[in-house]
Amino acid sequence: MTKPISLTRYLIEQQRQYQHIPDQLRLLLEVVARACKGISHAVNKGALGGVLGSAGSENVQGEVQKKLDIIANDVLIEANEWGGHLAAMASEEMEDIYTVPKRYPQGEYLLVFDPLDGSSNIDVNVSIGTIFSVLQKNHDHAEVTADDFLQPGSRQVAAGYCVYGPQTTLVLTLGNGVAMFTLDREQGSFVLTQENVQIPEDTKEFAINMSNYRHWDEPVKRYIDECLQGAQGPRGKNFNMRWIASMVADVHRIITRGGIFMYPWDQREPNKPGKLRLLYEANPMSWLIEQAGGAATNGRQRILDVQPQSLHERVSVVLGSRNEVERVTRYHLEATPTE
Ligand code: P6P
Repeated sequence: MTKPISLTRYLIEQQRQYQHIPDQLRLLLEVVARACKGISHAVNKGALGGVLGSAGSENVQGEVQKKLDIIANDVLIEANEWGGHLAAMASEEMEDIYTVPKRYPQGEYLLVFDPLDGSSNIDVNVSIGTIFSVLQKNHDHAEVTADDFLQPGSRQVAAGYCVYGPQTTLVLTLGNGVAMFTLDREQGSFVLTQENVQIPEDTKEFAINMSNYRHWDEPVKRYIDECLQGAQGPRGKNFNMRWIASMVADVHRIITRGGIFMYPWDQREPNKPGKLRLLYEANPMSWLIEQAGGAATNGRQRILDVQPQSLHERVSVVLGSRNEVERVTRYHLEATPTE
């Protein structure tokens, strides 16, 4: 069992071991963790808190906003705007960036997040979560703009998610491996429950929305067909399938016991590379997966190398157990070697 230390002590020990972790970044992560505690509390109230159901509005993605989407977004904004560690924030729920008001000191960092991922599961009591990514602000100019957020995922300085499930678990990386913290509700604090998380290189479990099969590209169909052929097919082993339709929950299962998660391009929206958003879903999750020994691509290219062109840009996602992700990449390259 990992030594049950607090998130604060873990971060301070990380600072002692890795001098590149400034106090401002530690403070930022502690504030985000406290905000996630507040979101967890609201989520756990459910119908008793009057927080279920639709907010009667749409977000920039054209998706119906749930009341909890907006509550979670407001909690993160209010928790982070005054501390002096951030210059600006961006969110799935906001069309433009949110620059820290002039009445507060501006900090070094940019925070981008999906405040409540998987919100279609809120009303049916299935795990959902908050995903966040931390970037450094650009010093070339004083005023922060949306362009300052358009950094490849390889430039993240911290990333994590908090899954609101049977436990509330915060999963975090600062580039020195992945650590997991479970919320101790009696103390009201996150306690380290696992560190140096490692994803098995192989798996027998795949996660994809099978109802989209007819829309996929050939390499994805080839990979899934072989999984479905099981021990009688070229893979020589049987596979199991999971799809929670909550990326945080599916990724948490994979980072905990291995597996492959796929949300590939499909022909329903041929001009969109995929459904999931690059800056606040794919990038933080891809860094966590890589830090745990897995791999994450868009089918052809490492996701963390993708240069974003817009704040809410989408991307195809194939992530998880390294050998499986590399197989999917090989199938794409065999299908279109020139691309
Ligand atoms: P589908 C949730 O809306 C989300 O963005 C991810 O969390 C999840 O993996 C995916 O969409 C589910 O998509 O098309 O299966 O409902």
